[in-house]
Amino acid sequence: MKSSEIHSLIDELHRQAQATGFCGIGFADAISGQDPVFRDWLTRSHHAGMHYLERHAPLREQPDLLLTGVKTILIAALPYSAGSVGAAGYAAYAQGTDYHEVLRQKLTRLADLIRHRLPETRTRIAVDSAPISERGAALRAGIGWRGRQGQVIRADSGARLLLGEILMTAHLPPSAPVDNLCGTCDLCLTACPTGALHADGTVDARRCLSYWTIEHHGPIPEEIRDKMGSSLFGCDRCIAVCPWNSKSTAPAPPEWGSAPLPSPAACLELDQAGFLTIFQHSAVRRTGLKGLQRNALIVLGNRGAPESFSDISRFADSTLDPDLRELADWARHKIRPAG
Ligand code: B12
Ligand code: SF4
Ligand code: SF4
Repeated sequence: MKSSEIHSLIDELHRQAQATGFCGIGFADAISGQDPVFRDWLTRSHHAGMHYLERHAPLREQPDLLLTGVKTILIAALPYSAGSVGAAGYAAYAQGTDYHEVLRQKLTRLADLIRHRLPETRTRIAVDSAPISERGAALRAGIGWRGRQGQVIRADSGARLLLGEILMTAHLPPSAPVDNLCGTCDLCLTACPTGALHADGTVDARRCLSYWTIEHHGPIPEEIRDKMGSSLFGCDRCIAVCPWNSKSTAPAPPEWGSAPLPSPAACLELDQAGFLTIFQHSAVRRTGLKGLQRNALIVLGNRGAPESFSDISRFADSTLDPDLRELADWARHKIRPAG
């Protein structure tokens, strides 16, 4: 293909990406090679119980194993909104339709365009669904810079961004990285209640509330429970304080609605069918009903509101799960220490 045709395709991809709600796309060469930052992170056990990351490390360092002959990764960034009061406790990114579904649908249109213009090209879409360092690729593709809380940030959309990729066998010229504009700001570092953020921009998942409330199965240590405050699913503290959010001009697509989500007390009333009805197409499904109820008990305990006592007691009497019953006792004790 002639270079003028490649540039016309790139222009068209940018136009379509914007029309579909992405605030930016960029291109990175699909390079193989050891990622020392990631390897060091694993060696320090900062991936906590996410053992799949360790298992998939060789794939992550060799994108050719994900799509034979891959040459380029198109990275797209989708903005999301700050979240609604009717969904307090749920991280903003999880309040609308599951971002995996939303991004995949939008990326499919771009992949169709690529294959239409370059019929020999094979593509593979990934949204947190393949072992790729999405942030590593996004930084190389100039999607944004790495904030001190580890997130990829853009001047036109702040820190509330989600990433998705199209791996392709065609070679498109790589985009240029952008400058880091954090300056002397350290608001995200001070906003983190657990000290999970490291100076090098990596996150120790063993301390991150997002890890404990979403990824971790089983009981949460007391030290972490106290830090959770009202976090029912995920954590936004280091993202919400970023001053670049207020400069955002990128509108969040309509998929990030403001439908009310169940309060912690309402979570205790859910059964499996009710959970799936509400969260079938939501990122919250990942934590499962038991995980959500575990988090709800902790939030209610942390709030300490006397009117929650009877909700928790009713739940404790009805659940057959010994972990949740024990946690209900902990929550009741937080509300009425002598009770
Ligand atoms: C594991 C994981 C987590 C873990 C660990 C978080 C972490 N920061 O590492 C937990 C559960 C804690 C988590 C939390 C969150 N996550 Co998360 N998570 C991931 C996941 C699956 C892998 C991240 C990872 O590998 N981390 C390990 C570190 C070391 O790697 P890295 O930062 O990704 O990559 C660096 C290095 O590998 C290096 N690198 C890469 N390649 C190469 C090559 C060479 C040669 C070299 C030298 C270096 C290098 O540069 C990269 C950038 O620093 C990604 C999806 C994906 N497949 O990438 C989403 C992802 C990072 N998460 C995301 C989100 C939205 C969140 C939360 C905001 C959710 C929430 N509200 O609760 C929080 C934010 C916490 C935070 N401050 O980061 C988004 C981030 C979007 C963005 N704008 O950056 C991602 C990209 C998912 C997505 N598709 O949008 N997450
Ligand atoms: S809060 Fe400040 S230091 Fe943190 S990412 Fe935003 S600009 Fe950078
Ligand atoms: S998500 Fe929460 S716990 Fe994790 S690094 Fe950010 S502020 Fe800290």
